[in-house]
Amino acid sequence: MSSSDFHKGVKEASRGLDGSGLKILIVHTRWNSEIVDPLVKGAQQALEAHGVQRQNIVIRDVPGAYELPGAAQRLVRQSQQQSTNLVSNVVDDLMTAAGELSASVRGTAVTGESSGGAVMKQGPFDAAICIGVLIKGSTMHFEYIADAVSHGIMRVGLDTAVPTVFGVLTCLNEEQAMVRAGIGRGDDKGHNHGTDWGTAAVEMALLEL
Ligand code: DLZ
Repeated sequence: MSSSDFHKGVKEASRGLDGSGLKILIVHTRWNSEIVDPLVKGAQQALEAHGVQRQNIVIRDVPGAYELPGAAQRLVRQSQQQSTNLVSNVVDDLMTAAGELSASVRGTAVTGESSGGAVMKQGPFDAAICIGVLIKGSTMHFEYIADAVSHGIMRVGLDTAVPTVFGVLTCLNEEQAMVRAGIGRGDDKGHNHGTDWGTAAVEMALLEL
């Protein structure tokens, strides 16, 4: 294989990725927002290209990369808790409906409600994407944060069983980060890694035996 045949980056998935039934969380930092924002946009575009409905992409921001794992875990857990509550509410609603039906049979009118517009999917998130950019400075700060954040994001995925994509660039300088966000200053703008993260989230959300 010559070096020109070498495929750098991720090869396309072996099966089709239909994200139309998925609900995805994106948590991103406000640190380095000039680079983070295009990455978020790239992830969003990839999600939508795979069919994820716009109303099912929830985006939240946090100050810096260090906050990403805690925020992602909290929001994923909240969505899991809400769907547990939802199940018990559905049971309550069914009981109420049964009561109303019985009343209507006895002559009482029952009114129904319809809602228009795009409605967010009920239930927990199917995957999460944590997006941030860490740029090495002259102290050990970068090493500590990068280590904590990478382990933290891995833990979110394992502890919640919701696939959590590591979308954090750990770069030696701003130039490196810009090229990886597709906004390089040279002729070659680079590649927006956010698009890979969006695709990875769909693939992992759909993973099954
Ligand atoms: C403090 C800090 C520094 C120096 N650098 C970055 C960075 O390059 N990228 C980033 O996302 N966040 C940085 N932060 C902020 C920390 O991640 C965190 O927000 C603060 O330490 C507060 O917990």
